[in-house]
Amino acid sequence: MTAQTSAGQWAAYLRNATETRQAVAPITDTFPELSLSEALAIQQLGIDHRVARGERVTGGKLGLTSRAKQVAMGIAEPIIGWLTDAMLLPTDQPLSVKEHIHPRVEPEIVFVLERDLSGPGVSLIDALAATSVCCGLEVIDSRYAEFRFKLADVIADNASASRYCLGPLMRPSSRDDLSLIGCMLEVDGEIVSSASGAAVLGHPGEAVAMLANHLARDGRRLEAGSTVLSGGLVNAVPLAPGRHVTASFGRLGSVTITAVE
Ligand code: OOG
Ligand code: MG
Repeated sequence: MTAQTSAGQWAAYLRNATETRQAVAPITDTFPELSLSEALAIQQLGIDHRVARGERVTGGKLGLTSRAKQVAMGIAEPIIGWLTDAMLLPTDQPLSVKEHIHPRVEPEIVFVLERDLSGPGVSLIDALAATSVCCGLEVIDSRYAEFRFKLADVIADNASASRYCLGPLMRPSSRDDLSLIGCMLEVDGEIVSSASGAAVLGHPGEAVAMLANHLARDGRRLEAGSTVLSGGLVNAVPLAPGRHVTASFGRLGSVTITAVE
């Protein structure tokens, strides 16, 4: 980065936005040359800070894996971020909107590693053999005003990660199950969108393979017990106080988040 800017400074900039619940301008507004490797360094410092204050990394998230999300956010490339235990929203616990900047929620198919998965060369079949699956809702809360960002900005911001909520864990019976499984998103009882699992990378299990292969580049692996969010199947909806958002996934069941002030 330049003499005037450092990854540490930008990590603090984003952390401050989270803590004060005040959106900030994209980093690329002031530093257009921000590279993807610099963005990853900022993201890593954000996670390191969370770990230093006692949080535990619980897995990873893929973002922008469906056409609906890529079109909505104007970025045609999947991204990776990290989850911690502090981000897990227990089932039945309402989401406090005032603890966020401008939270939105999106339905996702979620995988949980039953054993370690090491790349490179992890295939969809390998990914499915190593995982259980559940439905989930991800709450994203970009630290950038109006969710306006470029690819490097959103990577630095840990892919807008904020909270995640999981349905009951299941063992998938065949790969077709997950690409053909239906997803219906309801806000206050009204259906706002629907999709099938194939909306995510053709098969949401590809997200697990992608993450394992990404980790392999640094000699790391996806560890047993890790959670992997495969990405929103449809565009996210804003969470306002009093709103009930339910994602239903056929055989995978359903999960609801209720927003309170
Ligand atoms: C970026 C995060 C995208 C997903 O599932 O596509 C994401 C954003 O939309 O702010 O989590
Ligand atoms: Mg997501």
